[in-house]
Amino acid sequence: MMRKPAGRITEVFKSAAMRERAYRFLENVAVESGALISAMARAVAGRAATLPMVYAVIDGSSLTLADPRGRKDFGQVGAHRHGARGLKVISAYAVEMTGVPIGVLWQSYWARQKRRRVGPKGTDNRRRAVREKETQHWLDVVQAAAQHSDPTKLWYLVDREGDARVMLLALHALRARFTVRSSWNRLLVAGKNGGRRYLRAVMARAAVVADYGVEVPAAHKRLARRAKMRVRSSTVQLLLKDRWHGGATTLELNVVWAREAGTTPRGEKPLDWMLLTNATVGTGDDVLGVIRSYQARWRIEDFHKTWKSGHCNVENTQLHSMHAATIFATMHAAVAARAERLKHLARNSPDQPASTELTLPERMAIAALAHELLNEPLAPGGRRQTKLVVPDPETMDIGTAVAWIARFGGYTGKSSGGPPGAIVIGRGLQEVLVGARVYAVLQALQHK
Ligand SMILES: [Mn+2]
Repeated sequence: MMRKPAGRITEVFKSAAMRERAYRFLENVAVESGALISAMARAVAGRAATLPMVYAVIDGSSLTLADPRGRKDFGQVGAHRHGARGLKVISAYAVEMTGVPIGVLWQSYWARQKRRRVGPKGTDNRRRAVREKETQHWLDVVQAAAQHSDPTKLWYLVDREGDARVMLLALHALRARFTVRSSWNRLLVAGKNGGRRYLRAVMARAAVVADYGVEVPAAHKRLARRAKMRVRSSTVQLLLKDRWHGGATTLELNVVWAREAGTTPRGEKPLDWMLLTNATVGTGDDVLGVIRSYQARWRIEDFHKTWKSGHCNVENTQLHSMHAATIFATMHAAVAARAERLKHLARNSPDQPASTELTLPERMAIAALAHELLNEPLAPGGRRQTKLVVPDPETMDIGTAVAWIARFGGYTGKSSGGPPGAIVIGRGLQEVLVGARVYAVLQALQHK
């Protein structure tokens, strides 16, 4: 799958025998997705262990999968009226503090069941036990990520979907660091006069501790601009009421509130991040560190794209069961993460030796393919790129290696607009992996 990632088994495997074996593996109920994910998590945690701290981005997504007759054991995804089917998934994605992804720390998949009404019509969702709700999957992923690594070295990043009472309490109990974007104007512990106090009102009176600028690209109903952000920070006591069991817990957290000031175009809402965190916020640098952490959360959106539709195209699978689709998607998650890691390493730390990411046969293949490309016959009147040289497999750095991989994938340089992306890197990597395999087989034959 690493050599030829694709949504369909027939694209991944060339021979009938290989396909048959792939189907048997994926459909074998003795193959547990948990064991596969655990192996991935251990490899990722091993890599993370050399770093002082890594981000653990938690985010939900869904795989929309083919189920024309509704006979597969998939569930509903997206809005009911669209009728799409597939699987829901929560991932924990490890990212270095420099913004370079490391890999998948955990995944939890489930198929949405038709809602069974327990109580009278209109039973309040907030009153249902946590275990019944999808929140339990978020908690499972948070716990599993912590179990596979040293929690004191993790900094969890969670978007607004994860702003739930049980989630905040679970993160608090872990001894890990966390940033959760607030979704609710939460109730705080009452002030001296006993009046009700809410998060937003209290933060509006907090001290301004920093300013920063952020480039906002144009998007649907959004004008491009350099937004000026004003940052306030404070410590608050949340009053978390348990509507299921009754009672309430208080939780002391720091809050960093970044809000656009004076640069919002007419008709748009100002950028607004209300971040709940247990990181220290004593200095302006601390506060900007919390904002930077949340900016790194975006990496998981790129990963989702590469995994679901881009390089790996998992959503194209025609597999018949949740079990097989889960195994297939889990394995592809590792493939997508590798392409994303190479992409960001080449941008962030191009001077790092390539040997930490690519095996010797892979580096030999890069050199051989580079040699071939540099000696291609020229078109009449064409000019050779004289600046390029065949890289040394022993000493090449990751920036050079990825630039070559992208060229093999059809990247034509900066004229195409921006550095190489995961699709072109993934395509080039396929060539390299075939070359590496040939090299390894030849080596083995020589030793015989
Ligand atoms: Mn989300």
